[in-house]
Amino acid sequence: MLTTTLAAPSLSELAQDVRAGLSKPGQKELPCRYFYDEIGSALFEVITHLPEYGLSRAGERLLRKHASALASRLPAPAVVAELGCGSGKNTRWLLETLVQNRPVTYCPIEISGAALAACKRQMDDLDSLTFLGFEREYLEGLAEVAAFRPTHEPLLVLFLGSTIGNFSRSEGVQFLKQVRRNMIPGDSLLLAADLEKPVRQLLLAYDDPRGVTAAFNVNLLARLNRELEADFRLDLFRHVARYSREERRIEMHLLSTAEQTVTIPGAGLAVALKQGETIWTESSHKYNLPEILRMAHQSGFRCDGQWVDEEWPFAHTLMAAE
Ligand code: AVJ
Repeated sequence: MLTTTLAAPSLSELAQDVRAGLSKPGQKELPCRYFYDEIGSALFEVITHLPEYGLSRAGERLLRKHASALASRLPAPAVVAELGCGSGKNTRWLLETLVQNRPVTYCPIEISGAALAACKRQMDDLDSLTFLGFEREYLEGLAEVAAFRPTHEPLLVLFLGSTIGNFSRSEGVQFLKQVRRNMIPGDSLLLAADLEKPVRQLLLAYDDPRGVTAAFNVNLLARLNRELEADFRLDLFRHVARYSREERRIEMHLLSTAEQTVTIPGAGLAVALKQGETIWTESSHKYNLPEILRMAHQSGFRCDGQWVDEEWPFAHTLMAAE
C-alpha cells in the first residue's frame, strides 16, 4: 500500500494564537496585540483624541511638564529603547529634551509596522537623534538592543501609555523582571500606569458614545476575515466593556448576539458561539501608587521619581535598575 502524508502547512503565529484562544473550553479569547494592524492602529490613534479616553493626554501632559525634571534625575542616556511606540507623539516631548544634553539613539520596538512608520515620521526632523526601529516583540527587540548598546553608557527604557495594564498583575511583574534582565545597574525604566478612578469614567473611556472603541474592538474580527479568510459576520457581534471590581480592570469583549458558527480556514478552525457568549479581547488593569512601587521593587528596581497627572489619575514612575 502506498501512503502519503503531507505535513500540515505550518500556521502563522496569528493563526496559532487565534486557534488556541478560540478553542479554549469556557471563556474564548483573542490576544489584544492583534488589534494593531493598519486600520486598528489608525483607530487607536482616534481613540487617543476622544474626550472620554484621558490616558494618552495625561501621559502627554506628564512628559511636557516634567521632561526636564525627569532628565535631571537620570544619567543622560545614549540609548533610549521604547516598548511599543505607537505614533511617537508623546515620546517626542521627552526625546526633544534628552537630545539637548547629548546625541541619542532611539530604538522603538513595535510589532505594528504601521505604527513604526508613523513614529519615524514623527522624529524625522530631530537632529542629534538616530532612529533605529525594531519590528519585533517587546522582549525580543529589547534583547537585541541590549546586545549592541555600549555598556559604559546608560540605557533608558520607556514603557508608556499604560500598556502594562494589558498584563495581569502577576504577568506584569514577570514582564518587568524580564525587562530588568536586559538592563544593567545605572540603566532606567520609565513606566506609565493608569490609576484607579470612578467606574463610570472608566466605562465611558472604553465604550465611547461615538463608537470608536467599538470599531477598534470589532476590527479584530475584520482582521481575521482579511488575513485568515474567516467569515465573521460583524453585524452579529457587539462591543462590551465591563469593569471587574475584583481584578480592578476593564475587560473588553465581543458578544455574539446570535447562535452561530464561524469558520476560520486560515487557522483550520470552526467556532460555535452561543447567543450571548463573548470573546474576551483585552484587559486594562488599573493601579494605585503603592502597588506600582511594590511592583518596581519586586522586579529589581529602585524608584527615583513619580509624577501623577492632576486631571486624569495616571502615573509615570522612574525606576533605576539596581
Ligand atoms: C494602548 C493598551 C494602553 O488598554 O487603554 C484603548 C488600548 N483599548 N481603548 C488601553 C485600548 C481600548 C490601551 N492601551
